[in-house]
Amino acid sequence: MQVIILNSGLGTRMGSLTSEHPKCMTVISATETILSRQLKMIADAGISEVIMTTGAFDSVLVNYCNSLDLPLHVTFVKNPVYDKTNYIYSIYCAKEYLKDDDVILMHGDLVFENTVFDDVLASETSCMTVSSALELPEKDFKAVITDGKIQKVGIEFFNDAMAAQPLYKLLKDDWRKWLDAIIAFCESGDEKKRKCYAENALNEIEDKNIVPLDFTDRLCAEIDNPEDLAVVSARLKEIENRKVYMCFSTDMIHSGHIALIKKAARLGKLIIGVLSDEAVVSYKRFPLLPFTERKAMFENIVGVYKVVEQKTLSYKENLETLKPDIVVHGDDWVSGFQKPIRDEVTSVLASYGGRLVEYPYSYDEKYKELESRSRSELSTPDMRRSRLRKALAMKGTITAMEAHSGLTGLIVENTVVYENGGARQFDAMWVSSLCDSTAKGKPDIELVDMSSRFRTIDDIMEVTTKPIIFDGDTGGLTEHFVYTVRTLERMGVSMVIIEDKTGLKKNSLFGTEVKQTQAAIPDFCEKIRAGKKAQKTPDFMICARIESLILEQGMDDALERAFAFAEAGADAIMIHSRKKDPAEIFEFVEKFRAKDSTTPVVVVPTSFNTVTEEEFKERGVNIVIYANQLTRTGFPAMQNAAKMILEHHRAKECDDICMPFKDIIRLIPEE
Ligand code: SPV
Ligand code: MG
Repeated sequence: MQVIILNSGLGTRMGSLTSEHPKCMTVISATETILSRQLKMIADAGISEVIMTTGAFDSVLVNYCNSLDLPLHVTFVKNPVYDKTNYIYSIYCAKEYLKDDDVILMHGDLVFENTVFDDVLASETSCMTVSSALELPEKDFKAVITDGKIQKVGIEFFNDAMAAQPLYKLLKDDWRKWLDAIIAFCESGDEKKRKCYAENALNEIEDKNIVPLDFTDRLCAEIDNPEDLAVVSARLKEIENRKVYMCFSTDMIHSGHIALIKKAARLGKLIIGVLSDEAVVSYKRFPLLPFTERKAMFENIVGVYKVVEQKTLSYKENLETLKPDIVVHGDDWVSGFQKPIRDEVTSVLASYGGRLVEYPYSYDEKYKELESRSRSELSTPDMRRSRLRKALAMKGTITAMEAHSGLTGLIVENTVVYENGGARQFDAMWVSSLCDSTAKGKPDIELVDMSSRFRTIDDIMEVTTKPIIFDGDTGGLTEHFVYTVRTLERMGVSMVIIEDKTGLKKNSLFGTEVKQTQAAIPDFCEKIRAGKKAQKTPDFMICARIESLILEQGMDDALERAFAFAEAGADAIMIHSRKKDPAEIFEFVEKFRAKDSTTPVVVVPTSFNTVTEEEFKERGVNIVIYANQLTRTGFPAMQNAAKMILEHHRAKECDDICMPFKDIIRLIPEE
């Protein structure tokens, strides 16, 4: 690709402004001349070959171009009769340099926005810039357009015409035809044919293949006189002050991001919204870098004017505060879960006259690899263990879902629900004694030994990254519990919950139907203290579970235990109930919170399942555990399938309730 810039004209209409240098060197902003702006854009686009025709002040022009020190190879061609001919003859003079290549042709007094130039460069066919937003100019170029193609270009056409500017992209064959016509004009011996526009030669070509490229109301204008200069300079100032907004959630910047930022920065002052940690966690994964570091990362990228926090997936708050003229995004949100966010952005923008610019979204393969590396990083014991405390600090209230195998772990890890432009997923996993035992066909009576329970954790850990809360039953003998704590901590488990029972433990949901003994407060406090002393990192949490309400020992007993266990060092208190009515849970939380506002409270709403997470949060609950729903839904489905096959003597009938194999395979990622 070559660029031809026509700079042989005298520019006499500029008056004293062109008394010492050619028009293209006219200053248009604090930092640019017409030419420096053009050349910088050309260099930024990665084009290096420029042919520049010159005339008056040619040595001034050459020195100026060299002083710009841009990575360009500029060939200067002087039109020796610049004062007696028009640019058709300048092109003719340069013909030997105009290689067999696609070209960008522009007049040297043309000022245009970056995006107009981008569109011209991206055009797959030959094109000329026109505007559907401008009125037909009296004296300047107009293009006659029929059947979507440019038929004629000149100042004399008004029918079927659009305002046009001499900025072209010409594919090799189309350019060759035009150049041949120019050569024929200039060699015809007719003086007039050296003084006319090059477009007069273009108009004679029958089978032109140039399409109009509509720059609408964007800046693309020639400067012919001081009035034009004032208008263009004002527009440039406006463009420079335009606010552009983009939002990022990433903690790994790759070349695709940089290219997008570079593009967006060319539209004005680029403000980047960095998504808060909480917002990232809600729809993606735990960020490897916290918000402050991600913010600093963007602040140090060239072209970024300012970085702000975006607290939610919704742009609304930031758009209403910042009122950016333009929002930039990849076109990937036109459909899919981000569509409601996009719809909201377009309506907020419409409310104050902002606009949305979307660039084709390209998923970088490199990113896939980085993403999988970051996932494995997140699954390392140290990273995983600490994330429960972090999630609690970040969100206040978190959710955990039961997992009892690698497969159920993957379901907890990957299930996402999109609503109102946001996304919801579980924060952690609960390795339940009930479900772990049930999966092994055993009763929930601490029969499945710790080695087997650790094996389950290991299976889950191998394929997931979310923090794990382990159901430690009674914790066993204090002498054994300290070893369990160390093992769990080493594995990367974030929290163990032990219940204040002693002797043969049975599942709490049996309540008083079976004989169960609650541990004495001092004994259980001792177990907590021993566990806390045994752990090696500050991340690991020991939660004390109170069975007083299950065993009908009363609210006072539950509260006495809660305060004693917290005093003994418990990092959290779990209060359990098997009543459908949440009243006793609410009463406990209220009374506990009246004296202790910080120790996290955990609930397992299997029975009192009408309460929403939002209400729990409002009442001061910090962890909501869905303790057994995957087991309880999976098990009947399996039973049903088994029955169906027996009833029908074949498997066809149960196909409808089976997950297709391709979906199962998709659920399990390959490394
Ligand atoms: C479990 O899931 O194993 C529990 C909770 O301990 S509950 O079954 O409600 O007792
Ligand atoms: Mg249990």
